[in-house]
Amino acid sequence: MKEYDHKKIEKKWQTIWEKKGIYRAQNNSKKKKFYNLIEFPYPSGDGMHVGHIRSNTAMDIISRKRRMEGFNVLYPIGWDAFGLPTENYAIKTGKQPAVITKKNTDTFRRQLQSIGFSFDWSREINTTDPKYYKWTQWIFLQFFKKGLAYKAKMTINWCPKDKIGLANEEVIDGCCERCGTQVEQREKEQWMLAITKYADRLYKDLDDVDYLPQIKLGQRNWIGKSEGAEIEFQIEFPDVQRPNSVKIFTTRPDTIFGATYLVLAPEHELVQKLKSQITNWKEIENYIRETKNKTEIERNVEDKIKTGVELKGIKAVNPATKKEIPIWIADYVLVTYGTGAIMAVPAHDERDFAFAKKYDLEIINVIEPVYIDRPKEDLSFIEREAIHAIVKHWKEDKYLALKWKKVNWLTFITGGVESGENTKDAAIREIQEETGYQNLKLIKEFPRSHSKFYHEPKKENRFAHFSNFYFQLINDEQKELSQEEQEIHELRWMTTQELEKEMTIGGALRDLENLQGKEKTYSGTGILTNSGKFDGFDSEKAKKEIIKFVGGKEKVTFKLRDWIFSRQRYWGEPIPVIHCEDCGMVPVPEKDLPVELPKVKNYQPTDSGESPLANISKWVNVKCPKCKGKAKRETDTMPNWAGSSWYYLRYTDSKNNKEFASKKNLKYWTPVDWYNGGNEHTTLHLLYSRFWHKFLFDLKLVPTSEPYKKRTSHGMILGGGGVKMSKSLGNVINPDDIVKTYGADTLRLYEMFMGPFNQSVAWSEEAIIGPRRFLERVWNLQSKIQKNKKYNEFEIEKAIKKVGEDIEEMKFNTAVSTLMIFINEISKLESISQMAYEKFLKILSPFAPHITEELWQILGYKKSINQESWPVFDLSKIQDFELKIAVQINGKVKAEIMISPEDDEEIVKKKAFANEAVLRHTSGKDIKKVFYVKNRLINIVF
Ligand code: ANZ
Ligand code: ZN
Repeated sequence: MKEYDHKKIEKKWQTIWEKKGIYRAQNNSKKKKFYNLIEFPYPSGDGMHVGHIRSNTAMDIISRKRRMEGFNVLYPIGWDAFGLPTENYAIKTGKQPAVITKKNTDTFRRQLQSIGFSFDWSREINTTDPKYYKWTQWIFLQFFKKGLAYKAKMTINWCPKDKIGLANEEVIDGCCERCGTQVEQREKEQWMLAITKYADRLYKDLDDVDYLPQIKLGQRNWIGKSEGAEIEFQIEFPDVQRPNSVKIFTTRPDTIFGATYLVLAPEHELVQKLKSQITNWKEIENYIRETKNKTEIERNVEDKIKTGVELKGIKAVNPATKKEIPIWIADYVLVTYGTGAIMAVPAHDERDFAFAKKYDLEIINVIEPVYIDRPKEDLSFIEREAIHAIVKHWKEDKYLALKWKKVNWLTFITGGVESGENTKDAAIREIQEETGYQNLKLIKEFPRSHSKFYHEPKKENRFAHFSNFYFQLINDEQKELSQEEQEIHELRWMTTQELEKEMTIGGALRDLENLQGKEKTYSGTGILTNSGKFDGFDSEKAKKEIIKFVGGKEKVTFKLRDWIFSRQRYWGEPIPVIHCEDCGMVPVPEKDLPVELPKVKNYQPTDSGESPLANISKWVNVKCPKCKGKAKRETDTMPNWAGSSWYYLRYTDSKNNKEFASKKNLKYWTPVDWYNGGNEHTTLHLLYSRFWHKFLFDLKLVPTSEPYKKRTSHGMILGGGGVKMSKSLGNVINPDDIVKTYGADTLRLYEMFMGPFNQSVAWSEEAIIGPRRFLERVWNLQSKIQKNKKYNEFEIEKAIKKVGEDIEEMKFNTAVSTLMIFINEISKLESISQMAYEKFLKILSPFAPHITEELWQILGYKKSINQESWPVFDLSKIQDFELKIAVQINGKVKAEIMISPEDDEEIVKKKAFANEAVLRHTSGKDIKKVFYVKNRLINIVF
C-alpha cells in the first residue's frame, strides 16, 4: 500500500475529470434534470479566500449526490466581473479594466479547479464579455420598449469619494456601503427600472417558493406591503371659506377617533399652496430648509428625537369626530411614502406619541388591548366583567402577587364583578377576600383591557373585560383568610424585577411599567373606545366600516421604490440608448448590439458627475438610428446588479448568439432547483433577479414566473478570533496554501465540518488536522478489507441514512461527524467487509472526491465513483436499531419520537420530553404520571 499523497492524487483526477468531461451537463437529455446554482463570484484582485468556497463546496456535495441519484446535473460557474474595485484599480495603475479582469478570473479559475469542484466549465460566463452583455443590453431594451425603463430627475445618494450615485440599499447608516464615506443628496437625471409595477406579484408569489423563512421575510420586509386606507381631512381657514383637503395614508383607520393632529411631510405640495394662509411662514421655511440636508435614512431612524413646526393659521377637521385639529409639518413624515401626510394617533403610534409628548398635543386612547393567552381552540368563550388590581406594599417597593396552588400561575389580584356592583368596589372586595388586607387607597385607574385565556381551575375559555386599578395599602392590618382561599393561592410580596420574570398573565405587566414612568403606547389591536358608535367593536373588524363612515377608500401601499438603474462610471454595461435632438431617446437597433465599451485612457469619473465615457467624443457622437441626424450616445452605464439579474438563464445556453438562451434549453433547465448564496444577497439580488425573470415571463421568454424553486443561505467564514477576513487585518487564509499542505479533500471536509452551515464560524488552523487524519485513516483502511467478510451492516446503513438526510438539510457538519464516527468504529475491527467499505466510499465521495476516486480505482473499478449510484439504505436493517414510537398526551397521540430498543425507560422519557410538540403541550402542566409501553408508546397524563 502506498502512502496517501494528496498532491499526486488530486492533480491526476482533476485532469482526468476535465478530459472526460464527466461533469458536463447534457442539454435536453431524457434524464431528470437538477439545476444547482451558487452566486457567481466577483473576481477581485486578491484572489479567493477560504470563505468564498463555503457555498461552492456545499453545492458541489449536493451536485455530486444528485448525479449519483441519477440526475442530469447542471452546476455552472462564471464571473460577475463588472464593478468598482476593478475600476478603481485601473485608475490607480493605468491598466485596462478588461485586462485586470482577465488576470483575476484566471487566478480564480485556477483556484477553483484546484479544489475539485464539479462545475461544467464548458458553460463558463463572464458578465464583462461583450457576447454576454449584448444580452444584458438587449433585455434592458425590452424594459425600455415597454416603458419600464425610464429617465427621471431624482434626488440620489451621492458618494463624494467614489463619485457614484448609490441606491438606498447601498447606503448603510448614512454612509457608502463600499467606502464608508458620509453620503450626500444630489439631484440628477437617472435611469429607473419600474420594479414597483411588480411589487404585488413579487410579494404574493413568495407563497409558492421554497425559500428559508428568514429569506422570505427579508423579501417581504423590503417590498413592505401595507394594507390600509386613504382618508381625506378637510382644511378650514379662519376667514375665507375655501374648500381644501389633505389626503392621508393610514394602516390603522380604526384609530381615527384618536387622531388629534395631522402631519405633512415638509416637502408636501400643500404646504406651499397654503402659504398665504399660514401665519408663521418664516419658521416653516426654515424648517423645510433644514430638512433638505437630511437623508431619508436619517429621517427614518426610529429613536431619533422628533422635530416639527405647526402650520399656524389653519386647522383640519377630523372626519370622524368633526373636531378641529392642528396641522404640523415634521421630517418623520416622508413625502415619498403613502400620500406624504398622516393622521397622528399619539395614543397608539410610538412616533406620534413621542411627538405629542414633546409638543404637548392631545392624546386620546381609543383602543383597549385584548391579550390572547393560549385559549383552548375547541372551546367557546365565556364573557366576564372583571377587575385587575396592583397592590403596593404600605412601606416597601413591593407588590402583592398570588401564587396559585393547583395551576402554575402567578398573577396580581383578579376577580369577577358582581351584577350591580361598581368596579372599584369589586376591586376592594376582591383584595380583601383574597389577601385579607383591609385598608386601601386608590392611586390610579388605568384604561380597561381585555383578555382571552383558558381558565385552568374552571376549565373554561374566558373573555374577560378588565377594569384596572392601582392601590396602595395604608397599613398592614390583615384578617385571617378563609380555609377555601388558602387552598387556592398563597400571597407573595415581589419586586418589579421578580414580577417581570414570573408573572404568567399576558399584559399584566403593562400597567406596572406604566406606573414606573415607562409609559408606552399600545400599538396592537383590541376593542374600540372613545369612538362614538363604534365603541365596543373589535378594532380589526371595524376597519372597513370606519373607512366607509369617513368616506375614505381602502389602499395598498408598498415601501419598494423604483430601482435607480444608472451609474456614472466606466466599468459597466453601456446603456444602449441614443439621444437625438429630433427623435428623442432612441433604442440602439438590435443588430448594433452590443454597444461595446470603448477603450479609454482615463477612467477617472468626472467631478460634474458624468461618466468618463462622456469625454470620448468619437464614441459619443453618432447618427440617430431613426433620422440619421446628429445624435449622442447615452453615457451612463448599468449598476453591477444588472449582469447578475439573469445570469442563471445564460448558463442553460451560454454560447447562443441568436438569443439570450434558446426556448428549448430554458424549458428543460429552468427553474433553478436549488440556489444557495450568502446571507447578504438574499434581499436585493434575489429581488432584482425575480423581477427580471417575471418581466421576461410576461414577454413569454422564460417558461416559469419564478426563477428559483428553492433558496438557502449560509453564514460567513471568519478569520481567527471571529473577525471578518480582510486584507487590512492580515487574517486572510488563501485556499492555495491549504490545498498544498493538506490537500483539497481536507480543505473541503474541514469547510463543511467547522460549524453549522447557516452560522458564521471562525477559521482555525489547528482544527484542520482532524479532517486530514480522518482521510489518512480512510486511506489506510484499504489494507484491512476482506472480500467475503460478513460485516455488521447496521453501522453503515445507519451512516448512509444519516449522511443522506444531513446533506439534504445542509447539516454538513453532522454529516462529516457521522462519517468520522463510522471510521472510528470500524478501525477497531481486525478486518472490514469490502461491501461496507465501498458503500462508505460512496457517501464520502461528495465531500472528498479525489481520495475516494483513487480508492475506487484501486478496488478495481473503471467508472468514476461519481457515476456510481448513491447507496440506498436498507430500512429493515435500520429499523432493528431505530424505532419510532408514539407519544400520547392524555391518551391522544401528539408526537412521534425515534428511540433505540436498548434505550431504558428513563432515556425514552427524556427523548419524549425533548420533543417540541410534547414540550408545547405539557409546559406549565402538572404532570401526574408517565406510562411507557416498551418499544410501543409513551403516555403522559396530567
Ligand atoms: C395612523 C396610525 C395609527 C398609524 C396607529 C399607525 C399606528 P407602514 O406599516 O410602515 O406602512 N405613515 C403613513 N405615511 C407616512 C409617511 N409618508 N411618512 C411617515 N409615516 C407615514 O406604516 C403605515 C403607517 O405609517 C400609517 O398608519 C401612518 O401612521 C404612517 F396607531 O396612521 B398610521
Ligand atoms: Zn433622430
